[in-house]
Amino acid sequence: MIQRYVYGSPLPTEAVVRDLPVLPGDPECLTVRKDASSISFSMPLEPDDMIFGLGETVRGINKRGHVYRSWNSDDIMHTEDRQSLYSSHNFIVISGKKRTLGLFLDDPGEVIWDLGDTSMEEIVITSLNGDLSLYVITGDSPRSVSRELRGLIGKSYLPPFWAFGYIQSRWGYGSAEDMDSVVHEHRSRGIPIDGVCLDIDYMDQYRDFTWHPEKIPDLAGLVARMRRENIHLIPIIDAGIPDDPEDRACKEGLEHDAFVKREDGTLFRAAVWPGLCFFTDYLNSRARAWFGSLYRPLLEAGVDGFWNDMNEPSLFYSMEGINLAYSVADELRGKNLRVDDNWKLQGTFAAVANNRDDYKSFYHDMDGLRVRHDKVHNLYGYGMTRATMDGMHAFDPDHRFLLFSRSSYIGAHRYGGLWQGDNRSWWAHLKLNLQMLPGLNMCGFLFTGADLGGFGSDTTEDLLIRWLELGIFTPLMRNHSALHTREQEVYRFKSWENMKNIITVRYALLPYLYSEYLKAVHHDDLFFRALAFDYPDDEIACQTEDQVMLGNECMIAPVYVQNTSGRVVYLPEDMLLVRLRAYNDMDLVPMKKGHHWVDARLHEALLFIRRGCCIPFASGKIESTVDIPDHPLYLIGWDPDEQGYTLCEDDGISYLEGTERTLKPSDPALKDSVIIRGDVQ
Ligand code: MIG
Repeated sequence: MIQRYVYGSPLPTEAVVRDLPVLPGDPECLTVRKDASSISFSMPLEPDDMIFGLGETVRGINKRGHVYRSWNSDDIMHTEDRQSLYSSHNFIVISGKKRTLGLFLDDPGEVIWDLGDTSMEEIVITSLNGDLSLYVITGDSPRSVSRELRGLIGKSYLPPFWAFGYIQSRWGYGSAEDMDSVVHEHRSRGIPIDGVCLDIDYMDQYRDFTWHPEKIPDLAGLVARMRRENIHLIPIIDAGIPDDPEDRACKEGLEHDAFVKREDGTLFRAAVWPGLCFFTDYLNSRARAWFGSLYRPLLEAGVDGFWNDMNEPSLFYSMEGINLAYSVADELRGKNLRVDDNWKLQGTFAAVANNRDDYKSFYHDMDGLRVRHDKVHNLYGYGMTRATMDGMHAFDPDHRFLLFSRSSYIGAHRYGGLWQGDNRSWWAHLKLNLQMLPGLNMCGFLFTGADLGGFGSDTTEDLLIRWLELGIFTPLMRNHSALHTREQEVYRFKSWENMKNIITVRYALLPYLYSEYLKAVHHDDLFFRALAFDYPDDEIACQTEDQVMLGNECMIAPVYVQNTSGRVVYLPEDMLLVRLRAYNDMDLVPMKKGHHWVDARLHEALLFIRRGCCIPFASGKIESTVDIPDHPLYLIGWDPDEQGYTLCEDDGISYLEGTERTLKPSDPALKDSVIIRGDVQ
């Protein structure tokens, strides 16, 4: 059941797709405190209460014991003290013996989630806007509460099937030669791949919707050549539009009056990659429609996937901010700086990026409603995602496109996916990648993944291979790294064959992964879940922080510690271990409920299938998603019932409804199935 309460005058976010009646008064479960501008909701916590959700945030699967802040931020340090990352997903589920309760704050401004941080026994949620819709969701399990929320916020984004293939990316790829060489290095070795990303260097002077005249002389030709190799090119688009009337997007944007303005009506400018930029008012439907139309030339050249970046929006500096810093520098110039002055100098320059004063200095025209940016800050990336997807659909309403964004808010999950931002080549971030997945799914973001191998810092061979062993399960499977870091395409490493073999496992699993993804989309369900969702009465399962449920039949438990040849895994029920080395090389080990040390050498990935279930694999070696339909399926399972597995399929590209068919273990067509029967010692 969902109950809606309203405080102040909520801003139109379009996070929800259903208009629920507003209840009078306050929810019984919360104590409400109002002061001049903010409002807070508090609630005592029981010792056994767990808290799930909050989407893209640091720390564990159970979010209890930290303070999080909804304020979309371009922050490259995803350490455990961080309160904000690129997105804000204001939904939590509190689950304990006494109750299961969901809270969704539809509030696009800053929200502070003190989840047992100030006091270990209390939650305090503070809205600095004080204007919001609060949805209180009750249900008998965290999964059903999450489903209720999803029914309220609308169906999750469905990418084309090819987007589930392996994608190679790197900041620095900018030319047709780069694309050719990446593709050649994969294809000549038989490393499966479906997409390559173009990062900002493909543009002409970092200008959106341009491409470099020498580096990419013939975009349509390049796209066509790639497509013959079954490769999709995925260019990046940034939020800022350069202040230069020679620039087409700038000129048009000015004509369309599409950019955000300051209080006095002059245009707001801040620097990003191309220097000083204007920022599209994505909260305005006219501006959105215009921005969406800018993708056309790229779409006409055959591009069918994009990633949208810098849309928190990330601001390097504004003129006001940098001038203030210069004046501090001028004042201190030539002085013998004592420590305070030194800090002042350094701090002033450090503070010019993503400065709060800048976010307070411009306004949106929300179709007639003038709103200061900081009040709706967390909607900006959502608006960009929506503009892009609407633009792609205006170009071609019948086909699905790939789109993933860095910044988002609930609602954006209907229009695109997201990647988890600028992580590091740290083992801790491999674990963080895993731990973010269930919370993101709860908030509707099913199409997600992190930069495999790590974005910042130099990766190592063992880290990359372990990370791929998690990445084979995430809907977005992209290897991405930053400029100047160690090159981390798999073919750069001695053990590339082992990595290639792991990637072949992804393709063998795709019929299952895609089918489970479709089910999650169509039934508002979760592709990844905390173990607590499936085994609420099992205290150990509830406290398991490094394993997650995948689809309805499986659990994953990746190795995320260096120099280990396996790990301890907790099985909340009997499960079949599938130790995966390649599409045609795996061990099947039926295992009893309980704790186990499970061997997993560097080139071995771990998957667990629930006893009583079976899942389909595609047979044979596959190098791209287009080949999958040609490969017969077979089942793997332990004591599956005769119902077998229900496979959801569609054509992978249109919006035509899909089909379901039952794959039965007894079906002679699935003759290569490996079904294990009976008890084990
Ligand atoms: O300021 O386009 O998160 O994936 O490679 C850095 C360059 C801008 C940040 C993105 C990252 C991308 C990088 N971008």
